[in-house]
Amino acid sequence: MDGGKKVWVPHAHDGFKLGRIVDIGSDDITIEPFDAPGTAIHSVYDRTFPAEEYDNKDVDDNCGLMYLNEATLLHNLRIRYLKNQIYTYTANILIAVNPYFEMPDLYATQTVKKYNGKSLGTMPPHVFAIADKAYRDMKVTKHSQSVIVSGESGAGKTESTKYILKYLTESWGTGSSNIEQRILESNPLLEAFGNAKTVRNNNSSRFGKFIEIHFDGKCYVNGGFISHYLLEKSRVCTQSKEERNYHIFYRLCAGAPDQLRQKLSLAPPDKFRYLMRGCTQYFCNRQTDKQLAADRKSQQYLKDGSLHDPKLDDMNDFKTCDLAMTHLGISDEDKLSIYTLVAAVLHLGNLEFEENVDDAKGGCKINGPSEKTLGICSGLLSLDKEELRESLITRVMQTSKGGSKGTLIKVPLKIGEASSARDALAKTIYSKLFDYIVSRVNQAIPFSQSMSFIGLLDIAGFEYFQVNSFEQFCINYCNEKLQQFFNTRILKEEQDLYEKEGLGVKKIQWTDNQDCIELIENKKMGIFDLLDEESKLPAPKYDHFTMEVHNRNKNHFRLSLPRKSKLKSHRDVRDEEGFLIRHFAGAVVYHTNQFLDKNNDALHASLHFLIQDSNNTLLKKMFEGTQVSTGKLNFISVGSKFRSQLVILMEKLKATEDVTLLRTPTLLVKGTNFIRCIKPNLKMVDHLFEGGQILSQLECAGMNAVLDLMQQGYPSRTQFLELYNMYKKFMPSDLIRLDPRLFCKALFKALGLDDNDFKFGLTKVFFRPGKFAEFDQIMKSDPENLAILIKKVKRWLI
Ligand code: AD9
Ligand code: MG
Repeated sequence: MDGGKKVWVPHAHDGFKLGRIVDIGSDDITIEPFDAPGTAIHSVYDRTFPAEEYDNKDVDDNCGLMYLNEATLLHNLRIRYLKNQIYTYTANILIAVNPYFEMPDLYATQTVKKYNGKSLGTMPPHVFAIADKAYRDMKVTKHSQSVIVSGESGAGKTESTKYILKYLTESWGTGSSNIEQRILESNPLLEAFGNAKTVRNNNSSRFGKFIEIHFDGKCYVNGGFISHYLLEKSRVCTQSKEERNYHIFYRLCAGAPDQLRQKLSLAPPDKFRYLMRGCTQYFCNRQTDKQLAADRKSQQYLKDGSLHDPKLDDMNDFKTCDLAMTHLGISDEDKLSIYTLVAAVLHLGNLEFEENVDDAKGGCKINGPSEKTLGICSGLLSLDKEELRESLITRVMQTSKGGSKGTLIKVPLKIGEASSARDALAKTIYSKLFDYIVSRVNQAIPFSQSMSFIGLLDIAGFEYFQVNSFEQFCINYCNEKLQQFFNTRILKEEQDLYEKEGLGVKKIQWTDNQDCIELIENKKMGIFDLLDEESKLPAPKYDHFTMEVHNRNKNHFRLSLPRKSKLKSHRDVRDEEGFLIRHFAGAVVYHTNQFLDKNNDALHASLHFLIQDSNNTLLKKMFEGTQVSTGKLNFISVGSKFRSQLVILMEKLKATEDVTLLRTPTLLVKGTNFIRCIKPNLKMVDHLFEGGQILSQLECAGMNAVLDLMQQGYPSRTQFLELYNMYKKFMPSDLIRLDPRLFCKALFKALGLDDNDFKFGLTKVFFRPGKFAEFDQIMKSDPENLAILIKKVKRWLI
């Protein structure tokens, strides 16, 4: 870091600012930013990074930068984004910045063709290039491949996944079956039921998915299989301010033909409580009928865009979704059953309870205006009206006498309890319906005799909000697992490359996050197990659970109390607090007050039995084989279900040599590709690059870990030919005649470069961090030096 040198220093909004060093102190460096001459910024040494020589020159692969660091990486993305080049590599990792505008040429069929069979790096970076690499690797190795797409909400994961699907099906569909068409049609259907408008994304996927595209012996697409994870159930009953429920609800209300509308007693969305919770904050606060009626009258919610989004065409989208079902072989009868359950959920939400003054035990009853709704619900669910009523306002419990099971008794529920039971029923029906939709999609894209598959994982990236609850805990746990996998894979690929090029360098070390994973998943002491244990206690309490987490994991590096808590007894844990976990991407405070509820999604037994007895064939089928939770001891928690799913997913992703280790019959995945999606700004608009928040996304995407890894190895690498072309203009003609590798060897010898700073591979020369820049500087230094150098090169050759 010399005085006068151009450097990047941290800047809250832009991420980094460019300036020139004006003073070098013992603790920090002072720079004068280029965009504010005469001012000074102080920066600590380890956050000050050398800048590239040319401010506007970009590279396809960040590894081609002279200085590879957080700042130059961010800047390279910025200049490319401003030129509408949204894709950039860092070695084999593709960084995709969401353009927020349509780029039809970029994804046209012509472009698909251009990428067919081309090695990574021979064409401009593209999601198609990754798809093609996965395909070629699959074809050569005869082993399955995967692509992990990650990023925060709205970063473009689902769109990227769809482009890969398009690429694979267009390139290697047989054309003779309609299987490719069906694979593509699965998207609008899954999105109708699993996506919703949120403040972060108008079409946010509220579930994770792993799509397998299966190929036959000749490497043509012959089917697919979709696994899904963690559908956000709470959205069925409540939504945050200015967010919507799942698209299908509005689409059905807007697009159902008259006959269907009458059959299902449909009404405009503002007549359904479950669709109005995200309208405005005052709607959430006004739960009484009178207040709701007043708000309905003012129709403010229609104006704020939550119920009716001018950007979404619910009526037309209904048709698209309905057509997708037809294409997927879902009959009119089955469609009716599906719509019936969607409508039933909506009507359930309108059921209200009031105190039952006749009941000495403080129970409740369904209020007068909801009587009609109860009739509609029981009709749609094919249940006996009175039995449904009874199951909603009471619960059956078994008394126990001296250790043996006693008689069954009915316990009346209070208004709040009955409302929770109603919501639990609606959520369970909806999530089972979603499972059913996925199973129908899978039925429509069956594969026989799969040789191997390409798996695409579209799952939420690391999340940290102002309030983080169980959902964030689960998704961040999943991201810890994926990050560990990412590190090992990237590390392995880097080392494989060194080996392939014959560099003979020592093994690279990296920080493992296994301790964080163990904190969460360890037997007995781990957070998931402690949560399940708490649920089994006679009186489970979230603050007791929180205290147990801290007590059982004292002095764990990854865990601490949130700053405000001073824990003396469990009463000291404040309502809004829980624990802080130091994740690979940063520390997150989790509020534990809803962990217990969210971890247990079992219906109470009487409702469950009632549903199993329904005359609605679909409903009955959906609940077939599900275990009724008759007690606390046998419940399967949401956390444990998710953990088992993750075990299967990780087994699929890991390149396990030993097939017998796999618990599920699956094909081996040998290679994994990574796409890191980046959201350029929070406004969701085109051509706006907010460096500060992009930088934190890069960190969450594990890019800092990649840079650390690279720093230990040889991050800058260039083909001999490229070096040759770059410098030949400085050389006399007799040197130009040399072949590129010899030319480079001669040059390096002549320059007397330190052997530790670079390595010659078979096709490329690799540089230690920052050393390529030094070399480049020598090459471009004054002509006199160069003349001496050339003489030296010649002498060396003789
Ligand atoms: V979430 O976690 O499901 O909330 P995603 O999946 O990461 O999120 P999505 O793919 O849905 O984000 O992208 C959000 C929006 O960005 C899309 O609806 C498009 O309007 C926009 N987008 C994303 N990628 C592209 C693209 N390659 N070209 C054009 C894009 N627009
Ligand atoms: Mg998505």
